[in-house]
Amino acid sequence: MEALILKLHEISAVKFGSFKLKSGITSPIYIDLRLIFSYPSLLSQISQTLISSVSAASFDLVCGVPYTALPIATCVSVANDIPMVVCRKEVKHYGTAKAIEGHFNPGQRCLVIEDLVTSGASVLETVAPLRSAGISVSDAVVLIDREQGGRENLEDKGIRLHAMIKLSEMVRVLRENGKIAEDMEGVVMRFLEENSKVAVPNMEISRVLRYEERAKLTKNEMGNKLFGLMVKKESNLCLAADVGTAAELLHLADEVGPEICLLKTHVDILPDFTSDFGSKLRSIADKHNFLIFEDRKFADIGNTVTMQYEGGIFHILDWADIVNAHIVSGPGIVDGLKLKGLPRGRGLLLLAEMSSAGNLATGEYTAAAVKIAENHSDFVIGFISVNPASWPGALVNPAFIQATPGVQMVKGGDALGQQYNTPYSVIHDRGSDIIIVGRGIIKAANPAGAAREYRLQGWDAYLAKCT
Ligand code: 5BU
Repeated sequence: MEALILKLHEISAVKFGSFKLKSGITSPIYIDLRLIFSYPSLLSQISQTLISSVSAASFDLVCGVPYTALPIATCVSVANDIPMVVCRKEVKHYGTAKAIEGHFNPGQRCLVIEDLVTSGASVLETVAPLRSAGISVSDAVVLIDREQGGRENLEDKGIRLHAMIKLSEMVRVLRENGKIAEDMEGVVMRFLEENSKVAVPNMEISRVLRYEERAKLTKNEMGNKLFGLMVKKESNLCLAADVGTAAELLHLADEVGPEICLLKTHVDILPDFTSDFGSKLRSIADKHNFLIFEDRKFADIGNTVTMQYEGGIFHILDWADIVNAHIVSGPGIVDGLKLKGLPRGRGLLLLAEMSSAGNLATGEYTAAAVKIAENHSDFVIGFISVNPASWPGALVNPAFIQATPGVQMVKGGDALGQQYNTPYSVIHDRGSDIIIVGRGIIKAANPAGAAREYRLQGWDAYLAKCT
């Protein structure tokens, strides 16, 4: 092990100084194991060492935590003839949209392979889809354990961590071999003492917190109200009421009202809109205790959206509890909408992702939406999203509500790019809170019956997630 530590130091995979880690803490030591890709014999040696710490015969599959551990897992797979699966960091929104690549069968035992563990969050992010697919995971091997709570956090989730090198051993070996001064060893040891328990970030918490608890975290009145009525009605169903006329919409709202927490409108598709539409819909909403969400998707500069929100023919501000906005124009759009909406107790959803094929709301765009929401959490109540479970843990704040369109009983799509997932997949696997269903309900022979079925499936998926 000493030779391995010295080799890692020689290739500059171990650095001393001041480094900001993924968890936000500043560390005097940084380990970059991506460099091992350039040293095939070292990569092979590491893979052999890792698998020798467990009984290879006990595993049917291996799975590396992306990205650094993927080549390590590949070497383990090839050398030991154990099939490999790969868990995507982000589930793609096209093609087969699989979370796990490769053949597997439920009940198979998988060894998780990681290069470095701090809190264990990355290992848990890989374990979650494996376990959802019925694969059994009880062991993870890691080259370096930073000794900052990862072992305990993983143990809590039923995963034994087998670590080849502990950070404290590593600095001792480097000091004994004259690679670092005694002072530096002291600095690292003190750092380890002060940071021995790095918590697994929000992601895990938001998976288990119930809506009641999350209601207390939101800073916006409307967000609080929404969580509250979801609990009261046992409904996480939003009806997308995309029907031909206002008259039909009002009729549908009354029929489906008992099943839903939200009714989503596109007011600009109604040819018979009149100025009393808002008050009529409001009285139905009050009767059945649901909120009104106008899916206006504001996208302009702050000054313009204040006028679009308040004025024109529709006077959206007067009757919509919740509206939504793109962030393509920057945070000024939220300032503009907030100026009008906050004094009236309204809430805003930001479009962090979209359901349609080939949409551009991904990666950095999604992260930017989250940042803007965090900076305006008095007004922003959450996101339109598709797969918040695939977001990096730090982006997921349980105070925010996740609402997902593109939901039908059967996975599929329409001829114009819409893509559908099932209620269970959206709520349980993709980490959302609210299913938004349009044609799945309005085109059904019995919309109220269909809405009831969607509500029950959405709610069961939520309960399954909580337990
Ligand atoms: P559907 O009939 O269930 O496909 O209707 C979906 C609704 O959600 C429809 O009103 C869309 O305008 C809306 N929607 C969506 O489908 N995808 C998105 O990314 C956003 C909204 Br944002």
